[in-house]
Amino acid sequence: MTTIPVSPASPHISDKIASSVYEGLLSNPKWLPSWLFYDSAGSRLFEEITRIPEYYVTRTERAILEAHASEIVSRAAGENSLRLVELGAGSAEKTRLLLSAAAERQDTVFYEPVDVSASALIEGQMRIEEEIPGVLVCPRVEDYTHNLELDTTLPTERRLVLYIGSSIGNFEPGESLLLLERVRAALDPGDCLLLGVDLVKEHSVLLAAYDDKAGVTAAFNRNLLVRLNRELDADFHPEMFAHRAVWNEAKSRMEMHLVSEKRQTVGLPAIDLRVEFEDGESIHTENSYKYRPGDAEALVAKAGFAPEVTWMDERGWFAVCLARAV
Ligand code: AVJ
Repeated sequence: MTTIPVSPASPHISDKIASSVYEGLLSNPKWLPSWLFYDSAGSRLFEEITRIPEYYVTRTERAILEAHASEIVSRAAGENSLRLVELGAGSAEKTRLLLSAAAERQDTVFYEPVDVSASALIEGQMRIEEEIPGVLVCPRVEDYTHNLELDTTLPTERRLVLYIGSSIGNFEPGESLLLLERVRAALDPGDCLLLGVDLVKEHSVLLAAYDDKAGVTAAFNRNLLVRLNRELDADFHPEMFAHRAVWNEAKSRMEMHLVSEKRQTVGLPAIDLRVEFEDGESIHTENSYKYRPGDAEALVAKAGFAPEVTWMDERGWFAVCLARAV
């Protein structure tokens, strides 16, 4: 255990940020946690990424959901009515497809987006209730990576938990199993999980998706340093770090790094830290695991679900797996 000397002059710094930045930048190799990307600028940059031509992930998954929303909803519901829970809801843009399909089958659809950011949830709530009559939004501000508690349902109701967008790709295999086991523990038998995973494909396609021509992903990556400058009084020169996307074949994952373009020292006075970088030394900022056909089904089965149907696009680039709690 390391003690984190957060100065009392900076009470606004969240302990979680301070302690993980401290740990990551003192590690060898250096790393920063990928959840740090999503301050308000980072969330906006990610929204922009979802629209760039090279980033096939969002539009491929949306096409799968567009084609199969009513089948997904009717399979999950069976004879019951459905309550939708979404982990890491964000802007919930693809969720509308499923909510609309559910609202066609029943008078009232409860929708429980779970997110650590209360502001993201409140914004989403206003729009969805206006746009899809019959949907009632009950947001939960919770860190689902550590804890998940759901309301009890009526005997005639089933839950469908959405974990879409390839968010699970950020977790190591052991962590993703733990997370799905926690989801399973919050559910009753018969409830469902809809899991979206990105699949292994030609490396040139993957590399372009994480290193786009317009440089939006590079800006998203460097925004981490901008955030640390603001929130930990650090003095990073973000332009002195190059964005690098790497395919790690052995671990079946895309990695993002920030590579120091020269030998330099960076101060983070708010956490009493000075960090030295060699020329070419990198900070590992993200893993995005890519699955092979069958991997998602094996994972949910280990976590206590029976996989029912998996839908893919024609190119086999993305998979959406419906599984039932047993
Ligand atoms: C939000 C985790 C699904 O891994 O593709 C996009 C984040 N990183 N471009 C992904 C991301 C770089 C994204 N996820």
